[in-house]
Amino acid sequence: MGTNLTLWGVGTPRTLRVHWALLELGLEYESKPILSRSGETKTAEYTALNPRQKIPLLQDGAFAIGESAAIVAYLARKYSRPGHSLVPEDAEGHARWLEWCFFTIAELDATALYVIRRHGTNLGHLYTDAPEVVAQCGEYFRHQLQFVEAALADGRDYLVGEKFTTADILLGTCLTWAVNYRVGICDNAVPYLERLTSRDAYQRASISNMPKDSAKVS
Ligand SMILES: N[C@@H](CCC(=O)N[C@@H](CS)C(=O)NCC(=O)O)C(=O)O
Repeated sequence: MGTNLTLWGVGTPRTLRVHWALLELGLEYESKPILSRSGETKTAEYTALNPRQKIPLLQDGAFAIGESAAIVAYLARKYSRPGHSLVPEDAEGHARWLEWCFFTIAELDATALYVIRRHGTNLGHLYTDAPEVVAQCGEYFRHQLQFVEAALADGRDYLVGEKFTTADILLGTCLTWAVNYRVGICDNAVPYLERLTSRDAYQRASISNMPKDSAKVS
């Protein structure tokens, strides 16, 4: 398929989501491997593209979009095709997919993991360390995972409709993020996560998402 896709950003769970979705959909794209907290999100060129000065950002021709969950939803909507769809079409499946996407971003990513990232992982010089807040966020995260534990208890392979969707990309990246931070994940998420991370597109995305110069990672 002739596309003109450029993805800005590597090195974070949020950027991984977009590399993963692009590779699941078999899309070719140019990677601009800029990093967070490197100054690269603050250049005049990048700020003109994304005034929020955040990664990831996707350019699709003249169209540009930020927010990892919105980007993968856009890719799913525009580039899914029979046999390679990342979003449910039917009304109830679509609503359930939205429920998982909002839950994962609001309750797991923004409320818990990103707070732990900012206040509990050696970024005290930027955001101040806050061990009590970090402990609370870990507890909150594990409590929220009860929803995941209950859903996966019926033995489903993926979150919605037995088909892999971008909701799995969002949850999968939060689960690996939590494992890396030793926050702990629920029992049923363990085989689910293995299923996700053994996908060919995930493996290739993990490589594409690696910082090109590890000395620059902060
Ligand atoms: N909700 C946004 C969060 C994006 C975000 O906070 N990105 C961080 C890295 S994970 C960033 O670009 N920070 C800017 C910087 O540190 O330079 C998303 O999911 O895309």
